[in-house]
Amino acid sequence: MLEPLASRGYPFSMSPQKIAPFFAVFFIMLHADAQPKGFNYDEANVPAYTLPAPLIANDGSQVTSASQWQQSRRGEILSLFEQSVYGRKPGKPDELQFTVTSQDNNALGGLARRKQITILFEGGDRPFSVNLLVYIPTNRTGPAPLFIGYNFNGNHTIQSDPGIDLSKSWIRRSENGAINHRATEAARGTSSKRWPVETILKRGYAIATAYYGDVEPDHAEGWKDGIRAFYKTDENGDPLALTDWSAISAWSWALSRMVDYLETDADIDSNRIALLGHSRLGKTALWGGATEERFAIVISNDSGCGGAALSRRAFGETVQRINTNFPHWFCETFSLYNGNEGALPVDQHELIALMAPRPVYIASAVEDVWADPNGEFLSARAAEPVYALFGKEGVGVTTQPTVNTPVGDFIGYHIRTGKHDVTDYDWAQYLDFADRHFDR
Ligand code: GTR
Repeated sequence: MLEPLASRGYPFSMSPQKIAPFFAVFFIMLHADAQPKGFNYDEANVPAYTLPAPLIANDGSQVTSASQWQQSRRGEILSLFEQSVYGRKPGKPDELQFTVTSQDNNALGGLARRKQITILFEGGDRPFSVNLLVYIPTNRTGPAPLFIGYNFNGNHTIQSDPGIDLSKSWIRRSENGAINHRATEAARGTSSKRWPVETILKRGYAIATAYYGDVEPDHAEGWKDGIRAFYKTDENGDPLALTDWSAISAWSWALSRMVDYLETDADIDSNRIALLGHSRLGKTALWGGATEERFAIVISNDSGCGGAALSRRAFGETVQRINTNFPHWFCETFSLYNGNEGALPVDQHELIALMAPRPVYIASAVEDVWADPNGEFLSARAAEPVYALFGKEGVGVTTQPTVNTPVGDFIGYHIRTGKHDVTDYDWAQYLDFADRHFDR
């Protein structure tokens, strides 16, 4: 039996002043956890590498025009990412049902119309649904442009608005008001710092979000309760085994189904949809934006390894580490490149290039070294030749800009102070970027 903690000399009898150093150590440990040991955080130790050239076709010929890119090279790179990183996806289901389950025209003190929509997919073994939450600004003329992004812990966490349905799905983290992986009332609004809904609405944008765990719970066995257990063929009707796709491709596939809905909603300007995601959901946003051209702007917030950061740098999180810790995120083939990033037929600058000529924004944070901020910048920069084919300027600078100094035209980039998070500063840049590209 375990001894009581106090009898082992645990400092319960200490004064708060004496306890403070123990908390300090605890916080340092937490912080250290964000930068696991045994990985490279030193620019001097980045291995020598050569990036695959986005403008050299598989047959070795040079791609010199936007039409060549659109007609053949883009598809080649997309297939290479499907085969080696994210896997394939099903097509658009024939049976897709949208049900507006609630509507409040006077939400958030009259600032917005709030709608909740159930997107029901049929055509698999059983019905399957995802719940979309949308706020539309009241003060607008005509359909509103929109930001859309997945949330980490349920729609009810983005605002304390009691009208938002509590998620019934499995919640990954049993914290912030979730108990035993289920949402409770205490969870309402716990992620609101990352979702400045009122600011977004006051700038004239609608905002839509869904809980990514509705699509596939984020753990190695999550596919059993997600759409990967549901669809068995890809968009061409070819068999799609579990390991032929991935949680990231499942999550990004469902983003397209949300666009299918948004195209039917007269309150939304579906030609002006900006997709964003943070961290693993930033990886999802990039793959979602690459595979779905109806997203007019794509934004990656601190997406790191398997997102915006160049894999070949092996700086911070590596391909081996991500495949080991999160075996369900990528397709099976990606693990062939564990410790062997140089053999990858693609690198992540080509993922960014797949957005061209649409505007894309890559954001990093100084303390987020695990995600390799410089690798994210270099990746954004290495996508520039593809934008140049369209006569569009990318980041426009050759070295990582100073902190809190956004750069770029069609490829936006900033590195801000602070840690791995989505902050008001990040949102301020995304809103300005969208205003500029949506001619507002
Ligand atoms: C980390 C993972 C990162 C990033 C992050 C997140 O544990 O190593 O790639 O995705 O999780 O999504 O919060």
